[in-house]
Amino acid sequence: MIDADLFARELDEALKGRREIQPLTKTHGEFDLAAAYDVQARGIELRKRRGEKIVGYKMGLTSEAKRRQMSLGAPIYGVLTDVMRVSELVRVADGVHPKIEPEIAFVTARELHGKVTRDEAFAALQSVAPALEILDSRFAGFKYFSLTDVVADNCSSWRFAIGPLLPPRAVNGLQIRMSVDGKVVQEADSNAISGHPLDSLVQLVAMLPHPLPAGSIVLAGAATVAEPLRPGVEISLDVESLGSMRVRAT
Ligand code: OOG
Ligand code: MG
Repeated sequence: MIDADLFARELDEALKGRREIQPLTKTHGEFDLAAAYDVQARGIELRKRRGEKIVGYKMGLTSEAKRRQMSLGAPIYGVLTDVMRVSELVRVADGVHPKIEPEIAFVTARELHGKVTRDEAFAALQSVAPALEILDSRFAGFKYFSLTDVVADNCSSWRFAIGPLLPPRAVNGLQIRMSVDGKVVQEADSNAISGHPLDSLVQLVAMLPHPLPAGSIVLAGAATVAEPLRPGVEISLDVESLGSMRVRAT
């Protein structure tokens, strides 16, 4: 048995102090995925006690590119809170080693739970949007950690920005382009996300131990690998038929 509260506090102190720590599995030994989600949930409780509100969830490692970048094998989920949401500006100095990645976001209109089909997931949508996720890991060098470490660390969640919200429309087979200072650095088809971005939502709902509330923001997972975020750069994202957005790093 692990001390899930202790692990959650260690991660939370690292987050607040902008400090890198060694992977939990290195310091404390291996633990299983159920224990990792327990640590994640306790970390979210600590944030809620500081007044943060859950606004949604993110899926991670839903693309082959990300699984290869992180050398980790299976989709995972993390929790998004209101303080993680930014509109356009991200202060790099507030983090440790942030990285940015192109995503698609959903907002749900109805509660979803258990096993749902892709069509049911689509019918429950309120809006879709391009999105940028800015990850930051609490672990040293943002590397060489296991799936359980990442899940315990709320899947490296740190900041996210949502582009213009649109009424539900097809999100599969769309060209995705992320640029840094006007130069394209990452490109992919949106089907790189779970084979079909809506399947990320289907998987999330199946994995969550509780219903996904109406009004939730859901990040479908990155279509490409993440790029380091350096102060002074402007990141733009263009998603075919969903439009464009940008984030500026200060
Ligand atoms: C884990 C989070 C992965 C995604 O979109 O695949 C993720 C990590 O890369 O540290 O957010
Ligand atoms: Mg992501």
